[in-house]
Amino acid sequence: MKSYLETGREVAEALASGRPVVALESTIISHGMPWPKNVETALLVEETVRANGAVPATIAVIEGVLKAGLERSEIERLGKAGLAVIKASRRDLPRLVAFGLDGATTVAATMIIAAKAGIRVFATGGIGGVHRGAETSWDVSADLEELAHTQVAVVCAGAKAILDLEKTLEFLETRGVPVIGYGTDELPAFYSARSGLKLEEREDEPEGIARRMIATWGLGFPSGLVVANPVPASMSMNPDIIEAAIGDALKAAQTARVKGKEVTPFLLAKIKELTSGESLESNIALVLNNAALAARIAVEYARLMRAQPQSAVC
Ligand code: PSU
Ligand code: MN
Repeated sequence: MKSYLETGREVAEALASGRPVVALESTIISHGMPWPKNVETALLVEETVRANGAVPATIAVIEGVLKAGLERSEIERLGKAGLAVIKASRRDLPRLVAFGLDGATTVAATMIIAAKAGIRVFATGGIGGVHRGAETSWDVSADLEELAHTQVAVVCAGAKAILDLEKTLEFLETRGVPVIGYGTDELPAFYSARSGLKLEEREDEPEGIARRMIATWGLGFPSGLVVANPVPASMSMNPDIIEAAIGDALKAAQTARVKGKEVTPFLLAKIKELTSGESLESNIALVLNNAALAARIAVEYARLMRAQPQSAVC
């Protein structure tokens, strides 16, 4: 029987011997950045993970197989096809498997495949969240539900202000998902380091994050964790410029009556158009920054798990 999940050889070997692995998503490749920057960035992100001591596992669905660890040719295939690739969140995975289709995985779907493969740390740019106007649209990303019941630590630069960041934090609190600021007391707002929204937890070292992961899962809790890592100061954008672009993008989405899973890619593309190159450079810098931190967390997590393989379960 053909297996639904295929783990790349290097990734499988690392996992089998307890060495650090970092999962990476693929919606950011096909839907988040233009070709060829998307492929260049995806490869640079993998290199950054390696340079920081972990094995990268870029995740996607290729011809109906859930893959943890893509070949370079597969990354290029997703990057070139761009928006033509199906954006795959949780509910899309069975369709891709049933019909042998390709899919670029969102944070939610990447978490699912990472967890099935045994990968506990995942780096991305920004997570999905509660959209502005959700009180009437009910648009809440499946990423948040996934964080509530899938045991993966997601390293991100917070969430883009296309979302309602305050409601996003409330949702995560309700669902029992820890949100830990890395070297910050505030939720970062993707392109800019600060949102003004206070976080309850802060860690300044990767080891502290690894300890938090082990304690969460040692207690038998089903959730993931959000590690919120601010964009490096030199690449943090002026929030007023971003806010103006977001306002225009939201109006354009309303006029075009964009709905469902098209909303996020539509807004991201509009903002890119409105802010030209600067936002893309900041986006690339923050993804690399997250990849480096995720690798360092994976290294500490692997070290602690080797030292104490059976964490206390109560
Ligand atoms: N936010 C970004 N860049 C992205 C995404 C979100 O700044 O590329 C992508 C991620 O893959 C995320 C998905 O999981 O969009 C969320 O989509 P939705 O809001 O439809 O759940
Ligand atoms: Mn949505």
